[in-house]
Amino acid sequence: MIGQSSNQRGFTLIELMVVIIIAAILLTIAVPSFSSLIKRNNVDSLQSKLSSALATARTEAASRNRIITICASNAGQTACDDNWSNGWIVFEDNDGDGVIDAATGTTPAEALIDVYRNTGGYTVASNTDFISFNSQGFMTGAADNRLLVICEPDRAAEYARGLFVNRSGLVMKTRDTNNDGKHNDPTSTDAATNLSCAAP
Ligand SMILES: [Ca+2]
Ligand SMILES: [Ca+2]
Repeated sequence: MIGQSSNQRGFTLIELMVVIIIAAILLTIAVPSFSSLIKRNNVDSLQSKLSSALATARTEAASRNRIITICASNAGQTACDDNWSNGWIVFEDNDGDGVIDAATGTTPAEALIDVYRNTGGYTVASNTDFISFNSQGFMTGAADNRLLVICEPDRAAEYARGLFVNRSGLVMKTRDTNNDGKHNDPTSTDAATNLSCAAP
């Protein structure tokens, strides 16, 4: 049975190396696209969460007939702070000052409506620390157009996602309007300007 041993043999060293090399090539292709998919999912998800928190603030302002504020919170979501990357809180802002106030004297504490804690290295930056809506759904106070920008941990511009809030209180998700693979900045006068994730 001369042929039997060759039929039963396993991989030669060269065959094994070829298999390993092919597997390595496939991994180098698959890993970056998988990591890109995860980043895209995470920025989209954070954008949606912030968008629905803004929608909650606006609809609660109408239904409760008072000013509702969403603000960047501290790390414990117990007070407003200047860092949206911590997360945010939505509350009845009875005096419209953009701060959630504790009870004083006979004035009760401003009621908390919703909180979100942000973890995982995905950041949110904005040109404002808080956004307030009145019972008509409009932004109150010095209501310039507002932009919130969500970035992935490595701050690559192609993953930047924005939420634009105009003076009428409308919340819009940013889009890539010139098809260069990066979302455009709706606050820029130059239509070709993309959102930036450059470190502040
Ligand atoms: Ca207040
Ligand atoms: Ca673009």
